[in-house]
Amino acid sequence: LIVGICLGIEFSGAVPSNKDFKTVTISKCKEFLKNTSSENKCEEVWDAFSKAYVGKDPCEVPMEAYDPLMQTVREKDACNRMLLWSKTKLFVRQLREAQKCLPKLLTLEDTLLGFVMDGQTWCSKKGSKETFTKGCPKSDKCERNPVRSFWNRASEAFSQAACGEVTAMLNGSISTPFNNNSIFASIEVKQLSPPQVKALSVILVTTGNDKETCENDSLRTLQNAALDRELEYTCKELDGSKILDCISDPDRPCGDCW
Ligand code: AVW
Repeated sequence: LIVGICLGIEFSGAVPSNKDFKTVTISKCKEFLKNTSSENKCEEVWDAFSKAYVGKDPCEVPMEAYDPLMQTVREKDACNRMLLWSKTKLFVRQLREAQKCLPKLLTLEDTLLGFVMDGQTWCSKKGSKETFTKGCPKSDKCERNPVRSFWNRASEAFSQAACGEVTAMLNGSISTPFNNNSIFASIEVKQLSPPQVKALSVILVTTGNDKETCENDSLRTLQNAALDRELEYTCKELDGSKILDCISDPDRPCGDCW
């Protein structure tokens, strides 16, 4: 292990990015599965993952390319504690990092694939065996890129495992908290339906002075979409800055903050 670490550091500039990326991906996978019966599954996960995009044009990777990967990783159902988010990734991360008073909510980043791929970029080229982590197309250039398609597919699988009441943290400091182009609107909400899912509870998080309310037009659209799907719908506004101040204050008990 020590030799490996030394080599990794010494040659980090020279090692092709596919080796680095594979190493990082497999080690994060092993970290996540440590002390579980699936500990040895990470090579299999890597094979299924890399087959989705290696050798392909980075603008021609549809979300279905990750179907075999989803078969190798079965997520447990998350009843009454699933947390979806849209344009609130940083806030959700800060909440999780604070580790205090956290309602026991599960995000995509708490699942194996979400944890492993969070923050990573990857793509390949037609006919290549390599993975690149730089110069990959962004979604404004092409929608069907390996990263975007991965998050689409992983989010679809994640929301399919929802049950009971699902919470969504949306951004109340932008004019369209529920945006049709988001993964939340275009993929996740469409997976939520009875009898498995009963209710959608929106938390509208505001930071700073721009504050939308639950009466926002796009949230009305979401409410109607939820009611059409026969889901109960609630929405509540939350001052994000206050919450973060409160949970970072060691003198204030949990109950004060939520
Ligand atoms: P967004 P969305 N790491 O804020 O509703 C890196 O516009 O579209 O909200 N990139 C990610 C991650 C992640 N962990 N997750 C999503 N992305 C990408 C997944 C994705 O391409 C969670 F379950 C997305 O379009 C949320 O409920 C873009 O970041 C939901 O999807 C910006 O997301 C958030 O997607």
